[in-house]
Amino acid sequence: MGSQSYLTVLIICLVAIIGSSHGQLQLGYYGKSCPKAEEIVLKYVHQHIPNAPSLAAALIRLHFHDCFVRGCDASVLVNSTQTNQAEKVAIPNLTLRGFDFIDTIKSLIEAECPGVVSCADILSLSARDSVHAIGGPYWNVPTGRRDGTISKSADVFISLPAPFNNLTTLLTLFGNVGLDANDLVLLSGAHTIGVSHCPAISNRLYNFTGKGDQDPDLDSEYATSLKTFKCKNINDQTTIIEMDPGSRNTFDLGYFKQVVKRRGLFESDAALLKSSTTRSIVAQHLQSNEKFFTEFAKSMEKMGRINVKIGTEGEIRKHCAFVN
Ligand code: HEM
Ligand SMILES: *[C@@H]1O[C@H](CO)[C@@H](O)[C@H](O)[C@H]1NC(C)=O
Ligand SMILES: *[C@@H]1O[C@H](CO)[C@@H](O)[C@H](O)[C@H]1NC(C)=O
Ligand SMILES: *[C@@H]1O[C@H](CO)[C@@H](O)[C@H](O)[C@H]1NC(C)=O
Ligand SMILES: CC(=O)N[C@H]1CO[C@H](CO)[C@@H](O)[C@@H]1O
Repeated sequence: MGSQSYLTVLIICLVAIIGSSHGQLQLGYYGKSCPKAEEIVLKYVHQHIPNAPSLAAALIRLHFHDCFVRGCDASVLVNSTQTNQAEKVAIPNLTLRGFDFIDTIKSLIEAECPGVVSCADILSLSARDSVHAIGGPYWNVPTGRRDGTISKSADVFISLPAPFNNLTTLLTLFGNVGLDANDLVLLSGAHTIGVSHCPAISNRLYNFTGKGDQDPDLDSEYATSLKTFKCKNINDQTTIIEMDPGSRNTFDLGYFKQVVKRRGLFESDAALLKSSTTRSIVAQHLQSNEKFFTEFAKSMEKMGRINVKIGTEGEIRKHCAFVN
């Protein structure tokens, strides 16, 4: 080879190395720097999720909230200070759970290799492992995310979809973070696990257009049953409602079955029937658990990449509730 060819090869190699270490997450990112990190997460999940399966829902929801607001950078985990209202205090966050779970895993990993593994990666891995531990899908979690230093409650209202959003708004908010109609339908499928509280649907039941009416898009028999047994008045703040009744800890097609029966809990669930595109995606996924799992996994991996901080951006937090 002539010296010019050597130079070409060298340049190609350099570009490849720079390209692979910047701008990208990678599977097993901590393989050398903290080889036990992923194992510690998995072990903790296997120790605790079987006794507390409802945490799987809490963790995947935390991951979703994290990714939609300032990217998957653990900004959702930060506590407020005297001078800053963090994401956590925003109204939609009132019902978030699972913070202690993440804080404990973080402390176990810090004991193994201090200052190496980000809270954003720990949240991402914990969500995946706990959903898989309850028999749900498995998806790849490439790592290397870094933690954000900013967490503001006002951001939540701008970026996070709300239960009263219509299809147009949902598609815009998903589009803003690079997700499409397919991702919207599939990821909404996570509502096959977990619970809600009455405030998220009290308008649908009691005061849809401000005239003491009910949402016509909600099956009226189901609405009556919810009003009789669950949300007995418009001010109920505390009663819990399963989104996939009788199957809140089983990741299955129950959510889509509810949606086509017009029994999706939120307006955002009912919205999926409002266009032929989203309606047909729902219909497709009613057919096969296996296909739902495969497609859900792809959308989760995509969600986990939203606006991630990498390389020298952000920081590795010492404690997930506090910016360093
Ligand atoms: C499409 C936009 C979405 C809206 C408007 C929405 C809204 C909501 C609301 C209002 C609740 C109930 C909160 C409460 O009252 O306790 C909830 C719960 C939940 N959401 Fe969503 N969500 C959306 C998308 C997602 C996505 C993308 C995921 C995950 C991939 C997800 C996973 C969950 C889970 C698992 C729960 C139950 C949490 C628990 O049991 O603690 N949601 N969602
Ligand atoms: C963060 O704030 C929550 C209440 O919002 C509190 O329960 C928790 O102990 C705080 N975390 C730390 C580490 O202080
Ligand atoms: C959806 O909601 C937005 C915001 O509330 C509103 O501006 C828009 O007109 C609604 N679109 C449809 C099709 O109802
Ligand atoms: C229903 O909505 C209207 C308009 O927003 C409001 O004025 C009224 O107080 C609400 N009714 C109840 C019972 O909250
Ligand atoms: C988990 C969490 O931090 N929840 C907060 C949600 O916001 C209210 C105030 O709006 C706080 O009191 C909660 O602590």
